[in-house]
Amino acid sequence: MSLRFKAISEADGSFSKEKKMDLGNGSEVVYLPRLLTSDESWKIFDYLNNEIPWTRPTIRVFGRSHLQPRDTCYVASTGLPELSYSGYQPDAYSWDDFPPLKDMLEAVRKVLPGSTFNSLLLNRYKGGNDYVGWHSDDEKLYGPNPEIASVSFGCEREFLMKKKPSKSSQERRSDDEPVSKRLKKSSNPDHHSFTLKHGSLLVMRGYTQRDWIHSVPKRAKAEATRINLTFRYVLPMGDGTKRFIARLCGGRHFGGNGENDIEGWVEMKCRSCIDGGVPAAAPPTEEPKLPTEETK
Ligand SMILES: O=C(O)CCC(=O)C(=O)O
Repeated sequence: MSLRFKAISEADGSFSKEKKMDLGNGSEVVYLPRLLTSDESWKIFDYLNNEIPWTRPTIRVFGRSHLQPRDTCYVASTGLPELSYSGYQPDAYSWDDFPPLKDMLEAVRKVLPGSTFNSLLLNRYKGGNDYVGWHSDDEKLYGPNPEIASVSFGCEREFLMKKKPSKSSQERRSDDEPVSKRLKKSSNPDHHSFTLKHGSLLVMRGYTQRDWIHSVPKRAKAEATRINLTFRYVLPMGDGTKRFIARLCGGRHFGGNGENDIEGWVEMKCRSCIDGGVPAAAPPTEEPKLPTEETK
């Protein structure tokens, strides 16, 4: 089965409803209420609900085992480091197993040009008792500032964001207040709430995972099923720091052996970046030299 999406474009005015929120310190959230039309979204909802091999794994939280309070499935490109969270390591399905997910990936990429995603975590909330607790997607395999594109289908649910407590005593005091009280403050810049609509897209980027946590809390009135897709980029080397170093120069520095392939830079640790980001130089035109002691 393949679903052809009429990806919402700037031309039809949908982008005017885009809500961009600067959370400060390099964190940003973008909300687009209509990535796909309602009909398209129901088609993909039905496909996902019926065809995805959903599982409800046992996870460990604070040293205790319990059933994850929602169904899940994981899809990723081949050769990536394995995802692991709360003591659970999902097997990755291939994109080829679910062609409509490739169409979805394409639809997301169309509205986020320049973004790259190579993995997808799917969640299914079968009613208001299913939820995801406060967390951030700050696993090392996503690197220091991952972009996460989250598409929602079916029952509308609330998505809450809360700034991570700061180490300063001033901010700790305000975080000791009960959550219910704090959420009532409409203008609290450290809390945000989005109602994630059928067919909507929410993007978290920059340092959002480092500085903020998010949740989809239980809601007694949310009786119907909701399915959520979160597209992510897993660093192929499995080491965010090394990849980040390579990204500083985009592979344009000279390594010790003169290679300028980005994977090579990660392996060889581009000396210029490690030593403080010497301005990028043009690639060598002559034959590369063999590595010296300094660059090994
Ligand atoms: O269902 C959602 O909207 C959020 C899912 C989520 O937070 C996650 O998969 O990490």
